Amino acid sequence: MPQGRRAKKSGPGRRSRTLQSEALLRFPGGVNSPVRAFRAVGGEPVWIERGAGAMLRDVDGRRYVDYVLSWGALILGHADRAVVEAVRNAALDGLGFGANHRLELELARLIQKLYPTLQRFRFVNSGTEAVMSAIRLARAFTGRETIVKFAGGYHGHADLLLAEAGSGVATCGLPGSAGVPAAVVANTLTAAYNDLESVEAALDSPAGPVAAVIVEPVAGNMGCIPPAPGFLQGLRDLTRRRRALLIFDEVMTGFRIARGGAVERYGVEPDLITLGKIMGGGLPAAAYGGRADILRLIAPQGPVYQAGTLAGNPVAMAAGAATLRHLISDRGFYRRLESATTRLAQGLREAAARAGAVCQVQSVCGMLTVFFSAQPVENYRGAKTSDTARFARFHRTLLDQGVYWPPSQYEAAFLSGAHGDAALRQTLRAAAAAFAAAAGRVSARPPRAGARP
Ligand code: HOZ
Repeated sequence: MPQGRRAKKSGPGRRSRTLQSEALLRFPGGVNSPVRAFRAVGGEPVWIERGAGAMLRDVDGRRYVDYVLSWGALILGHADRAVVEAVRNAALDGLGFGANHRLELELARLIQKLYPTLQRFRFVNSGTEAVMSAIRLARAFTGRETIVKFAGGYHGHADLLLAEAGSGVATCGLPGSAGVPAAVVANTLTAAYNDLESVEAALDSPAGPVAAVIVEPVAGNMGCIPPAPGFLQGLRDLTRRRRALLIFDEVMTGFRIARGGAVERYGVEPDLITLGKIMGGGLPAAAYGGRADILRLIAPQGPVYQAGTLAGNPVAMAAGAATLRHLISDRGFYRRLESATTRLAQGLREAAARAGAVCQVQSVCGMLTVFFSAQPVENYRGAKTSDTARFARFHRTLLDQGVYWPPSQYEAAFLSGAHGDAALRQTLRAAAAAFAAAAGRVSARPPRAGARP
């Protein structure tokens, strides 16, 4: 990316502010997805011009190390050459057909190589669609209606899952969503993440036999919360005993916490899986699938209807395939990602301790959250003990110092293969000032103007 100035002024620049004023007149809250409004961190958003590798540049020429990475989709960093080239080549052959195309099979082969559990699956366009379809399928397969999700878990914005949801719902401080009929969420029970007793209670609730338990195997939408040892296996055992299906929502963790996501990392096999983000290489693509005997019910083979004009779009398939090809051929990729994550987490802990900021830095390969809490965070109730005023100061200082961190306590930060030494060093320098601000002290050391990360 051509050289720009490292962010050093407080708040967004003039061009960002001008665009935001116009956006406020065109989009609700000035954004096309709520968390982007920066309301939870008390600031105004910057507008992005372009990205390259781990870096972003805003419309005012300020540069940032990016830890949002299109909410985790860009595991290779921004504008990876091979991905962009694959997109260009696919686009030259046509932008979409609404008919079968060989690129659907190309991506499918790569996905199934990494997720052999996906005996059959279908492409859709977003995580929301994938989850909505998986739940419909689970209900049809079991003949049951009740589902169990976790408080603080977020599975997209389909009506039936907007109960005690994390991500933007938690960020906006909403209990659920207006406009969702009570009857639609009446069959949605919530349990506490990392608490098998609460799952057992939900499974045995008089609300009726449960069709499925849906879980983010590593919670990412209430901040990053790893599963306690035995939690995922416990879910597997409990659901099996009740003949309920287990759905892993791996939209965030898929191809991130290991090549084969949580299934590979934790060795627990769910009945159904939802995928998104990384598998689309930064373009809109998602999938749901699992056991062949369950997927048999999907139309036209079976009676469960689900369809989509853009499903299997060749340009998105090409971006996803180029990304997965890289992840498969680069044998050291996950070792490096894991070690960069550990190094960042450790560096943040040390910076916090030096600044006297009480916090918990929680991470799993490629994803990470700083909670301003005194105790390790194990579930949504714990996440809500985090001091969000301190988080807001932490966030604003990072932004001023050239680090683009997710603008919500209830979102995970993501790393990519492009986050090398220089990016991590810049982040840790900025973190010293950010933790000082979080702890209520003045920023210790402003960045050197114009220094390259
Ligand atoms: N709910 C998304 C992340 N968990 C944020 C979506 C966005 O703002 O793009």
